Amino acid sequence: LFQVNGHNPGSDGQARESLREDLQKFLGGEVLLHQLDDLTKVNPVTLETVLRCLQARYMADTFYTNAGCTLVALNPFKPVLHLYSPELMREYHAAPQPQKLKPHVFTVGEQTYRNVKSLIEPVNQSIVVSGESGAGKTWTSRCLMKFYAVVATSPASWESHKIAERIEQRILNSNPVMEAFGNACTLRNNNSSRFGKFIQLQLNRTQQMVGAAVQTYLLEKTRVVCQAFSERNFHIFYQICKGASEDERLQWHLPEGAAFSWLPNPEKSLEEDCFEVTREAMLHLGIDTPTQNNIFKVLAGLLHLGNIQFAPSEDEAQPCQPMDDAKCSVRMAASLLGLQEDVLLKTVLIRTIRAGRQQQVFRKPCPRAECDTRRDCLAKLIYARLFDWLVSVINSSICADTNSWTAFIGLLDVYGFESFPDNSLEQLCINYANEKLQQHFVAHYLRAQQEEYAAEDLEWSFISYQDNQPCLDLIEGSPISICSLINEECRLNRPSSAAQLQTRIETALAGSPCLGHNKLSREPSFIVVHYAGPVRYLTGGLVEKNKDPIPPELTGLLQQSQDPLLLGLFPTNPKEKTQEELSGQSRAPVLTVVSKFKASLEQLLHVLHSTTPHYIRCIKPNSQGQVQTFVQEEVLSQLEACGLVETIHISAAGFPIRVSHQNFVERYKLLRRLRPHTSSGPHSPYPAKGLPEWCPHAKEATLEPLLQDILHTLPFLTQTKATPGDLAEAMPTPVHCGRT
Ligand code: AD9
Ligand code: MG
Repeated sequence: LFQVNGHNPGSDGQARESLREDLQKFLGGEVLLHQLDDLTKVNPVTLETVLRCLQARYMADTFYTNAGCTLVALNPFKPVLHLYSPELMREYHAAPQPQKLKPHVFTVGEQTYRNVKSLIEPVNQSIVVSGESGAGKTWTSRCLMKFYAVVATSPASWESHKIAERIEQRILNSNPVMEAFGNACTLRNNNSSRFGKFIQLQLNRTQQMVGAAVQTYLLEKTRVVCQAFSERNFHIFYQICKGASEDERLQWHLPEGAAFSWLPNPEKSLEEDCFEVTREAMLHLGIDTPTQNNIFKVLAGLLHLGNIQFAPSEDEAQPCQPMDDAKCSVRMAASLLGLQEDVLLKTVLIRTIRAGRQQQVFRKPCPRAECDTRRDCLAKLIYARLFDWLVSVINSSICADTNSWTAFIGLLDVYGFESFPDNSLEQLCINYANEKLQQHFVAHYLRAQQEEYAAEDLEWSFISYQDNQPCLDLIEGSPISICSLINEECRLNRPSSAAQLQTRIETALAGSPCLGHNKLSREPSFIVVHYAGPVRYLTGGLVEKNKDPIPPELTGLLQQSQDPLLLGLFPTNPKEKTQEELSGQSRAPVLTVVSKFKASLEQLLHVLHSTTPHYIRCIKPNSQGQVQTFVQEEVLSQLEACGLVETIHISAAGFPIRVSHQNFVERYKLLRRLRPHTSSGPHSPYPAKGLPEWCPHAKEATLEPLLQDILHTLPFLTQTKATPGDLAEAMPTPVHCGRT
């Protein structure tokens, strides 16, 4: 407070009175709290003070706050245009010390960008954006991409290319396309990401952004055929229905006001429904208009497919038939998907079984429920392939040659933590991914840092934190976990009821502290106590979803399509069998949804571990998406879940800047000339044997005395009681350092 107001509490009564007033204001909160840019300065650091500070800032329209190593981003739920202007981006980029400017997502962006540069070789960086559904992760990562599109591009490319052709523009264009096909309106967020995304922005030697590569994770494809109450299908379906021209409506059989059972809540009007934006962006990514029309025609075909309802057959030996009013839908779907009407129907209605040594073929009419499942499976299969194909087209449009880039900045934007009244395999995977990321943070920051201090014999009192390892053990641990039990059911392929699966989970994993008790639920289910709160998962349908079986006849059907796009998506002679086909074969190894997801998460974590991570925590001030509304209980639970207070404690007490010994030596070796005493002298701060060698093999433990040495060497720093962090800040480049 003294620092803020410059008061000196001497004998001066007036000053004392003024100080008392300020203190009252401070303790009563609200006036000065909102000026605290860094939560490490809140005193004392408790959940309550942190919460009050964030609330004061939010009400003062200040949405970003530093919390030591992380940036807290509060969702304003309103456009704040001046906060994201290109001028402001350039200001942060040009600032000698961007961390001295107001906290912003651009500070993280700029620091990450500067970190890439190292004297030895460029260092890959990653920015992990986390937070619950609707907290602002996608917004934030889009904002970072725009930032790099402004600051990490060469003016030469501006002159030589038209704006639409520029690589950064193409990279930005990938957002509306992927969001149109992969985002949807849910109960938690009107533009909820239904897939995970890791985008690597590729930088060349001069740190220009020369390309990007996108990796996606587990699209929630069930949404194509099944949407929870009040939720919607993927945006693209609504965009087509609302934005198609008269002509296109005719071609795609989409008369105005047509009702589709897979298109609930069409009356909801969202800003994400803009067809033109998607088309334009696709065009810039190299997807020409005829190809686009082909895509939209296939999607219209899926909508008609969803309108096909079946009437049960009286005779088991006879196949079901489409209801009378669905016959037209069969015709439309078949025509739009380039299939013959009778072949489409037969494939959906009749199962083919191969049995015996000769693999004889038997055909068996399916009961009505199975016909529904096969119809749904066909739609999911087409949509998932289409999405993957789009991602590969985007990648081929934006990815740079391997030789032309030397480092990357990875932006991670996955689906946020979710808890609905009923949760299934999709939420289990989403929440599992969030647990993994939380663990990455815990392992990298909360645990590793403290362990390192202990290993280096630094004075440190251990700060306890919530470790989510027990929850991960419950979900993915070995030998027995929820994943292994669900996978086991798939492998054994035995009829098993939802209640049996619940009992198996409860019995086998009874010892886990993260398995909640589920006495009140009427439906078979189990509860996992996640770091972000307990979630109840229904066991019904879990095994089937995990198997995700694709009858081979369905793939065979699509291979006969006359539609050029579908033919490309389902080639007759694929070089290698796709996973769906493999899982459709009885003798193939069972690669379940969960096991594939687990493998892809491990790969992601491997990449993240190879980078220097930066963290942004998005916080949702209220669940209604309302402006200027800060619901304390809701924010509190998010702060608790992510361990923000522990993070602040460790950041405040720990060493803010961490440099590897080798990089440090390279960066500061010029200072050595200034050292007043020899390292082996009697007053040397180094241990007798562990003299600092200016070589890469010296132990990192020598870093601290080495810094002390430099601090003593440079009087100006000693006078200001500079910390090692200040030292690093004061001398950002070796050249500057040398002059000093
Ligand atoms: V989910 O896990 O994908 O369901 P996100 O990605 O965390 O979720 P998203 O970024 O989509 O949430 O943000 C939700 C909505 O909040 C956006 O559609 C915007 O309307 C709003 N939002 C978020 N951040 C900002 C911001 N900085 N300024 C203005 C914002 N609006
Ligand atoms: Mg999102």
